Amino acid sequence: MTMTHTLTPTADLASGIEDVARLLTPDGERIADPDLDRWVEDVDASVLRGLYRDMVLVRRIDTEGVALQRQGQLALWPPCQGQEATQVGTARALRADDFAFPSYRETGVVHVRGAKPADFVLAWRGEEHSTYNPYEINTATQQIIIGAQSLHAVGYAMGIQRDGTDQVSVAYFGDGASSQGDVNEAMVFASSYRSPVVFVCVNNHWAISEPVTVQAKYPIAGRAPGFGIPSMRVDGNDVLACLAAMRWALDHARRGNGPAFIEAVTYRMGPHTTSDDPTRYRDKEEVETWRRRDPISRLEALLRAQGEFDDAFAASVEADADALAREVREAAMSATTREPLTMLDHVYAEPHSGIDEQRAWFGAYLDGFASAQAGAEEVAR
Ligand SMILES: Cc1ncc(C[n+]2csc(CCOP(=O)(O)OP(=O)(O)O)c2C)c(N)n1
Repeated sequence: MTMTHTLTPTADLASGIEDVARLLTPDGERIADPDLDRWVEDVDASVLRGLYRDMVLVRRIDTEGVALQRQGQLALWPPCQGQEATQVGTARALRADDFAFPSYRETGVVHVRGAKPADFVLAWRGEEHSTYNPYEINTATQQIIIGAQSLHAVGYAMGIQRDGTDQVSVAYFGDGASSQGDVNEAMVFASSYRSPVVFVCVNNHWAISEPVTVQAKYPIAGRAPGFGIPSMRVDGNDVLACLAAMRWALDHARRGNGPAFIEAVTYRMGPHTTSDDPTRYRDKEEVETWRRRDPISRLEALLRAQGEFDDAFAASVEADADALAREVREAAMSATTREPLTMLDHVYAEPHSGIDEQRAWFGAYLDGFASAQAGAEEVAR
């Protein structure tokens, strides 16, 4: 079982960030890693610039998402600031015909897979259950039920085995989700059937207000070998290391060796969602420490040191980000508001009594507003 990154338990077990494989220091210095280097031998300056561009675009979508929610255009937004390297690095390693199962926070994965600007706003506005066709970009609808997508990914991987292709399916989930039964059951099935699935556990240190140290007394990557799954614990703010680790994991699964597991150690810089106030449960100092490990400035430092980051490049990335942001805003502002009851239209393909009941209840609830309004007008007269 090669590539199992050997963990050296430290005092600060599950949150410790030094016990990771990395290729870029927080200052952007390229360092060697005997396991990872060979997976990124072909990565030249143009690939690095592409990864940089991706991460800046993802951050801009995220900034727009938060702003649109604050302006009342979206119901909710789950910020991913700080996690761009994990999302872009792993997703860029995928083949177009691999299938990704992201969580709600994987804006960057969905972007890299080919989602359009409107796709980032209509679901969070409450207009659509899924904005893109999963089969067009081989990416499932972003999952909100914690950990459920890990089972879907394994089921898909078992299907791949029966189809006899060399695709790989990928489950993204958080450190909090790693405590869910679904995730652990998924790992048992994947291991037992040697299914071609990669588990990407995004350890962003917090599950809403619960720190990872409460639910993991040992690095989460260390659990996978107990299921018979090789794992890597990687610096999730190092896009090059994330790309390398994911290429290793995909290659492992694609060759028929069964599942692989990556724990990407990163940090959620913003609130859990726009409904959350993280100042109530975490220190400013912790956030500032992580700001110094920013994934985008880290890659910028490397590119500058290589003489590959000049004003023209910065301006072109900025222009792309501005254009994308404009499109995201326009998609939100021009959205038509659907009749609330239509949300139940496509839950099942066939008629379903449970849905009929919900429709009747919700219809009466909505009518209640109309009669309350009529009553108020009557009183006013
Ligand atoms: C099955 C289930 N239980 C609880 C919730 C409520 N919930 C939403 S997000 C969340 C925390 C998830 O934390 P983590 O898996 O670390 O992912 P992160 O939000 O940090 O990306 C919880 C408990 C849910 N959506 N689904």
